[in-house]
Amino acid sequence: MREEAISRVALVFSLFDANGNGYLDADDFTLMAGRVNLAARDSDEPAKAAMQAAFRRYWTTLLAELDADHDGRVSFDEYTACVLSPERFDATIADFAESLGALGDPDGDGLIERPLFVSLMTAIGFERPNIDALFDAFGPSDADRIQVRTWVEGIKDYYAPDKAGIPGDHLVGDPVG
Ligand SMILES: [Ca+2]
Ligand SMILES: [Ca+2]
Repeated sequence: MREEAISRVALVFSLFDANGNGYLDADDFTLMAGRVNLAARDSDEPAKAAMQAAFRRYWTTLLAELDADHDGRVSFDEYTACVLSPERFDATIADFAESLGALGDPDGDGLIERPLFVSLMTAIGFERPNIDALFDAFGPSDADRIQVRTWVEGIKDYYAPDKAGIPGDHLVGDPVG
């Protein structure tokens, strides 16, 4: 696994541990889904419900696949296995990415404007300068929009163990060393 992939996974683990107890648990995903839905102020109820369902499925899959010691929560060591065996998580991550992308495109024109992108990514917990760097790396148009499709593919790449130098690396911030 690439060092960049480990850094990316360590970051999402820390953000998804929304209640800060050092483990991923059901409570974290309820908290995170609520935050993200609050940020998606222009989305309709079906889109929000789909996002909540995607968070729930994501958690259910993580628990079923990764909770090696069966304590009902996922430790960081258990979580890194999702990057080591991406084929077990492709469908879940794709589902999550598509649902998040849909929240970013309430009018369905296939584009997402920077302010909504920033709101959603801030709700997940990423840092503002890193969010802007990511948006810029996706190549926004003159109207400061990016393709939702580009973002969805970017989310999938984020979890790829063999990728480095991708837009998603901007979320991790300055590399150490
Ligand atoms: Ca937690
Ligand atoms: Ca566990």
